[in-house]
Amino acid sequence: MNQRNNPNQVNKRLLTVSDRDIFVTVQKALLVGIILKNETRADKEESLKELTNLVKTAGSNPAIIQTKRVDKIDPKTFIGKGSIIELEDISKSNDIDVVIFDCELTPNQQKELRAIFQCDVVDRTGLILDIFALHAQSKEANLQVELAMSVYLKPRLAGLGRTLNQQGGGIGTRGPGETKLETDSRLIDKRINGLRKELKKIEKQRIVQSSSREKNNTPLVSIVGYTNAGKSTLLKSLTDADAYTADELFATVDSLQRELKIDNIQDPLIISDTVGFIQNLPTTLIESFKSTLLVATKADLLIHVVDAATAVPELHISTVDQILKQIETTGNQIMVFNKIDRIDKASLNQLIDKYPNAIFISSLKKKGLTKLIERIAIEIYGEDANGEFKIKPSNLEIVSKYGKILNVQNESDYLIIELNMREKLMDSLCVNKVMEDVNNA
Ligand SMILES: Nc1nc2c(ncn2[C@@H]2O[C@H](COP(=O)(O)OP(=O)(O)O)[C@@H](O)[C@H]2O)c(=O)[nH]1
Ligand SMILES: [Mg+2]
Repeated sequence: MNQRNNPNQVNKRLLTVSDRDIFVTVQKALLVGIILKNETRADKEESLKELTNLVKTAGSNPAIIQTKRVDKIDPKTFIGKGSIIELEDISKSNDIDVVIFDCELTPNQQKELRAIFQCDVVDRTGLILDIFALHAQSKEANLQVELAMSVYLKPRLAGLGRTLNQQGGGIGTRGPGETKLETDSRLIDKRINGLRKELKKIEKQRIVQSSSREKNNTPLVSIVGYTNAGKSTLLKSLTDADAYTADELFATVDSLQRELKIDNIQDPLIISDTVGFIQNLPTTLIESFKSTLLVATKADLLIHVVDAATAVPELHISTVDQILKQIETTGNQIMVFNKIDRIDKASLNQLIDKYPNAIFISSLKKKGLTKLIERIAIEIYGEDANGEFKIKPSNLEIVSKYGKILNVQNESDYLIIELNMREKLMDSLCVNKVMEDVNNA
């Protein structure tokens, strides 16, 4: 029986599509992995596994998985005739609601395939956008998702309109939050422009916020990494933040900032969590998420969290590095392997050999966090050191904000103090003439 008609399969999630709220059933999905010329099946296995998780996260049932070799992309249908006939047969005899391709389809290919399969056809980009729409919480994230979706939808409206207006409720048809996506091709450009303007305003506010942070010299540390690596869990463990964590892809599509206190330094630094990355992250999403991603772009230090338990850490690392380059981050990077509680000793040692400068932690079990905090402190403020300085008595208060005063000796009109302080802070206080290094004088 088609699951759409099976009351036991009703998914209780309420969605807003078109102009009425409806309950949707779990869509039964046929997943199509694609192996292009020069690619091997092994290359694509991870991507297909990821696609399966994405489909589950979107609330659909990845019922059947097929892999097709495509030596030459058919401009009309992407895959060749033989494969189409085969997939059409599988789709019909299994009451498939949606066929999901692990690649990017052109609007025309999507339209053509919809006509052939007589059900929804979604590509990887549409699927990722859909999950972002489900998870967007803040006003900013909602606007960003709506912009990305509108840009994606615009050239596709001709082939989609009917499904959107009359059926609705499946992957690729819902907007973020309560938003009704603009599906009138005459109005969509106006909406896109409006969204861009609103986002520009938010971006400006963010830049103002970050320049006041810079003026106060408050360092910004940004947690970045592949989706599901454990970024939000790490923020939570480091700061007791109330971050939302879930074993889902793209559970976080906003950014969250918290304070992190370093021993002996009075003012905390700011640490932020943000949206994760994935292979083939739609460029329209990266462009739309500019204001959210500013926390990474502007960060003094990036904590690159990697899931130690994934089979393909290198692939995740290079994907993240590529996107960081794209958004033009400039901060130094600390590589952090998370979830070490999920791997055995031998695998851990292999990673340590391969990444000797990385830090190995379990955010969930709170292991290795002290080491990580110390590394953050070193990167931002330098190594801990002791020194002897000459200061005016009136500067004692300032100095004690940045380190620990071990001993004070009164001279006629100045003090000689013995200090324990981070080296970069010592240097900066000397440069600013707050204190003077006795041994270098
Ligand atoms: N076993 C284990 N699971 C973890 C650890 N850190 C995070 N997780 C789990 O991994 C999943 C994704 O975590 P989350 O913080 O939401 O990842 P994010 O997408 O990077 O923010 C959740 O189910 C977490 O409970 C860890 O150190 N060990
Ligand atoms: Mg998260």
